[in-house]
Amino acid sequence: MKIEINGNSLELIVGDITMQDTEAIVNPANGTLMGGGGVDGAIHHAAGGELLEECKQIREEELDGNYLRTGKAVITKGYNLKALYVIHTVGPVWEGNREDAETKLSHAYINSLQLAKKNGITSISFPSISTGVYRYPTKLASIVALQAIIDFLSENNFGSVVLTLYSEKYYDVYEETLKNLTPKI
Ligand code: AR6
Repeated sequence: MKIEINGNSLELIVGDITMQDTEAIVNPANGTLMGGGGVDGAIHHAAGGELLEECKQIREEELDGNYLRTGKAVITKGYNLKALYVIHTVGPVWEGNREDAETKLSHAYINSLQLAKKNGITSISFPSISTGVYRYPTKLASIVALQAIIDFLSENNFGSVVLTLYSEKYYDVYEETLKNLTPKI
């Protein structure tokens, strides 16, 4: 499914985020930026060891040795990936505090998009942040994710946003939410 918002495009696809050839892909990382399981592990594996080296440098220099806070985003090169850049963000762990999780998840999308725009990037692929290891219910996450992207695209001249869902099951949830959020399109 693909729609136009304020001259930008928003597309939902089924696919593997590590294979996307948008200028940037988004990594749902953890605050250490040292890699992990799920998409994070797959992105580091596909990008190669230089990605971890750049992440270590960011931790030391940009973050003064601290963890990347939930909802924040940083950018690295993509190395062996098709994408030129990786934007690393940290989604919230689902612990039942819905309001707090919504705010943090929304920030993860918006901060990633703002960082992309600041770097002159015009196409970006997101996975479904927080809905794997971090256990955020997919339906609730899809509402927050799509509303954040729609709000950003409504206010910005950006380009193309792709949500790369790993299976038909996730795709169907996101498609239903997108139809509900954009009844006039
Ligand atoms: N392409 C697209 N989507 C995928 C792929 C893929 N190759 N692989 C899995 N998914 P997760 P999180 C889906 O767990 O919940 C890591 O250890 C998957 O089905 O990767 O934000 C980090 O280091 C799910 O719907 O991210 C953190 O510690 C979604 O992508 C933690 O996991 C996100 O799953 C982050 O957890």
